[in-house]
Amino acid sequence: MERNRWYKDAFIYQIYPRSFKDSNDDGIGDIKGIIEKLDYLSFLGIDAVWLSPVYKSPNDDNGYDISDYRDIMDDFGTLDDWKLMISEMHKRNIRLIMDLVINHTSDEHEWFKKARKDVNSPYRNYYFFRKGINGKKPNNWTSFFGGDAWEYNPDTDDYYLHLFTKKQPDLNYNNPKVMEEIKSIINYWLELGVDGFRCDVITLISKDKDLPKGKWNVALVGKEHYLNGKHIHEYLHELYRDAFSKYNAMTVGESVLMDVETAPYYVKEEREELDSLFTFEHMDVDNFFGVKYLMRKFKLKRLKKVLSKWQDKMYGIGWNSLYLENHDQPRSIGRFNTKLEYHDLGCKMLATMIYFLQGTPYIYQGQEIGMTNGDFKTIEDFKDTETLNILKVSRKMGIPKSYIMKAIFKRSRDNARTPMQWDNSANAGFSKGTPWIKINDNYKSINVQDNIKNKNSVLNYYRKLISIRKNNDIVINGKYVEHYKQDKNLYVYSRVYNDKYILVISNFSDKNQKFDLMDEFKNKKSECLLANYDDVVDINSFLLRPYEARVYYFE
Ligand code: TEU
Ligand code: CA
Repeated sequence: MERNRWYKDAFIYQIYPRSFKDSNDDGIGDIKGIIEKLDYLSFLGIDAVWLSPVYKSPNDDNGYDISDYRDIMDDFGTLDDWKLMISEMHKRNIRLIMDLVINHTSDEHEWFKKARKDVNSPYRNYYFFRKGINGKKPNNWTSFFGGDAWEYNPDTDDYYLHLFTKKQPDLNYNNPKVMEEIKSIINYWLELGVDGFRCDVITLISKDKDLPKGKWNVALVGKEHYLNGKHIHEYLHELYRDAFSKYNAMTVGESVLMDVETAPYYVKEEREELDSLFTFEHMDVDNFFGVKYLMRKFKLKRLKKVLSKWQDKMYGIGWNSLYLENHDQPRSIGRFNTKLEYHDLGCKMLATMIYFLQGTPYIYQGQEIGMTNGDFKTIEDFKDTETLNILKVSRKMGIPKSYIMKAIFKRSRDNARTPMQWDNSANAGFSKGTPWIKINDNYKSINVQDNIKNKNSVLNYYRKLISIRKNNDIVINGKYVEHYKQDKNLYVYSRVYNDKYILVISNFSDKNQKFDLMDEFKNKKSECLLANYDDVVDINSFLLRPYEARVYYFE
């Protein structure tokens, strides 16, 4: 079947259901809450939703620990609610992308419960159980959330592998039965009408069956034995052949530590594996060694270099994803040199800068109104398992609490998980009950209702941007060219397709910056498509004001 590559011209909106909209006032967002807000998503103009996990789960990692892949989490509703949700989405021409978390299950999944009790269980080999060595753990691998990657299992006097929390045991794909189970789960959801999957940590699923000792590393000791592992491409091709492609399902693979040389092996269309990737290199420009808690000063030149590299090297080869936020990252406003004093300008500039690149754009809930990092006061305000674990582990390592807390306030995943700010009523209109996590105090000034009313709001800017991008051949297919490469404050790029151009100019500083139009554009007919200041007149030479962004069309 010829693939319909609809995702190349789609804006995708990520919903983190726990914090989106609570319909029954228990303080937790849910599926009926999502249904209530579908008209809002149509108003925004998006084409698809990526829904973070809603499967049955004990919520050690907010749904990224699944105990039943074929049913819905009690907090969120029922399978019937879900069926109503997808049909209401489809009625509005909104596609649904589900989160597919198949690197690990919950320790409360039936498979694991049976496996951990009995060495002869047929499920034993679904996971990695190993004996300790001389009273020590089976190897030196470390977890993504800090600490080592093994948990002792008293029932069978051995250990099991978990790259994330100890309630997320890793599945063993060296056992072909695991693959069969997973394919059947995927097909189950495809039968129910799902349009695609965001594949959680998919590049980690092929692990060396011998689990050899890892080389020393600042983080993720052992990664050379599972990152882009030996059989990963066979596995993905098999999933493509026996599941995704049969339903024309779109896929986006989360790929931690991905580099531009390896990415094509996953996303070249003729390889029939994944359609696109979420990469992290641009998210790591303000840290050291890809470890987000090792904070590093932001420099625009580093960001430009990374974005340009991915634009150039993937052109005609594979498809990028464009994002600045998700449920694992702090909010973008206040990051990348933007300042809260210039809130609206900064939000609009960041959106302009990222969404005219080539790839599928993603908006994370709340980003479209410029929601900010959580205003957490003490450690008790934090709920995220990663945050709490990092605190514990780094305390053990003797790192001063003041340093860790500073890093946590800035970088904790909870920053993006505060409830969606719908209006200025109590609890931001998210819930009438007590929200599961603290709501930001600024909801009285930053909320959807006010953004709808104000024609200059961040939200209305996003709507305009989305409508400009839609069906625009230059944005979809155009070649990327970077200008002003050495400039420390300006990011300037153009896109060209069939002799038509789009030029995007962004000022990443709170100072005026001089801009002179490049000669090649000077005698062309021009039109300003989008700008975050009103009075945009001159194009040949002008001063860009703080956080100013402009998009021009030339022919
Ligand atoms: O995240 C994968 C991942 O590598 C994270 O550790 C990420 O780097 C980190 O959160 C940044 O702080 C995915 C999900 O997006 C995340 O929410 C899950 O916790 C994780 O997988 C385990 O399923
Ligand atoms: Ca609820």
